[in-house]
Amino acid sequence: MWDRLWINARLATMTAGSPYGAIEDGAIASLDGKFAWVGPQTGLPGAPADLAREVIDLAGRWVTPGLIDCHTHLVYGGNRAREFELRLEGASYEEIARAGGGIRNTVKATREASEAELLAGALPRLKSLLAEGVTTVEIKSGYGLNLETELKQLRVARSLGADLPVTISTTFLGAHALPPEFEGDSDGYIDAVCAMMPEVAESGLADVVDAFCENIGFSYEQTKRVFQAARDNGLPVKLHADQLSDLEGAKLAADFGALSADHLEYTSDSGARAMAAAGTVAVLLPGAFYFLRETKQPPLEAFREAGVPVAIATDSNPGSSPATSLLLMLNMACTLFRMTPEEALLGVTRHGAKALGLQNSRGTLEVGKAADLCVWEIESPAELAYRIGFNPLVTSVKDGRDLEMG
Ligand code: DI6
Ligand code: FE
Repeated sequence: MWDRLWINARLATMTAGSPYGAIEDGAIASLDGKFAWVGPQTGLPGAPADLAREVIDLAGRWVTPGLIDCHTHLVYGGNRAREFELRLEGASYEEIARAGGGIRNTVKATREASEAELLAGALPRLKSLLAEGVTTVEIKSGYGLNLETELKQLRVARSLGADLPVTISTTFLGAHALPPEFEGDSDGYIDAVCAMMPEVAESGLADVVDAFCENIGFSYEQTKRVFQAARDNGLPVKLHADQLSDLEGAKLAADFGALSADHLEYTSDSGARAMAAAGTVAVLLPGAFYFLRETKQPPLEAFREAGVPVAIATDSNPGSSPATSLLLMLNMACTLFRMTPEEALLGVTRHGAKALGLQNSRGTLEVGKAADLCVWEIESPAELAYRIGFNPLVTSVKDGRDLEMG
């Protein structure tokens, strides 16, 4: 006997095969928070009422996997609306960063904030994502830049997952920017980040380690040292790579078998091939591309040719992508990067899961995976990417249970 059975569903399973892995006239069942049966309704082994304790008739509505936002900086203090104004008066993102603003502004506000204040700030942002069907969110630290504050951010990220029905994957981004106390000594700060690694690993608060490899961030060699320390402490890696310049971040990520390399506007074709060989996911962030008015396109065609799985995420952060709508990112991935709606949806389901190392447990509608799903009032899955600022979510289900946010 299953717990729940959804019938008269159109399933976008997002498995390989037909577009969207679609099954028209489908049914899907859950037991103990996992999918127990997925297929055409005619294949059900009996009458629905005999098969499950609860039967839900979806009257032909579409079902997708629960959405996955695999790159966010959701926990931070303050905001950077003032810098938005400065940029509109002509200052560039890089100029503001070099003048000591940018990430450092958020670091100051994050250090000053209590854990309760950080939590209260992040909750509405997370709820905004969940209201559009997101069931898994990655959250990075990186606005503390000292052990105490980095762990504070990671604790808040973890506790969000206890407060709301959502899977949180946490990432230690100590190598995000140079803190003021290390001005002029970026190698010294990288030493400090490497020295934090054993305690970060020991705390169990970080699932993955990330770094900002960029001319306004850290060099190839410095990033490599961070990755080596992560490896020595048994933590997988991912990388902010090639966003504003090509420092061969994609190749470095691939060399370390990274789960993902993210941004990638300046990645070369050889970088794309290295990622394919390593199984590293390309995470594209159209919100940051849009908000910073970038013009250099990520090499989508090279990713397609090399067979690199491409994910899409909000990059939700106060400086370069103050976005809390993953559906809007689907639209932007299509309009700005020329992805297809199917590729975009794969980017927030199957490929988003892989970017977090969760490909065996989430990201598709398949037996054995966690019962995370969304029910949508749409005529076709392409509508999820087509609309702008409209939310057709009817219900989302997390580990078999209907989402209730209170
Ligand atoms: N790239 C980004 O898009 C964010 N961090 C990064 O390394 C931006 C962070 C910020 O401006 O606060
Ligand atoms: Fe980011």
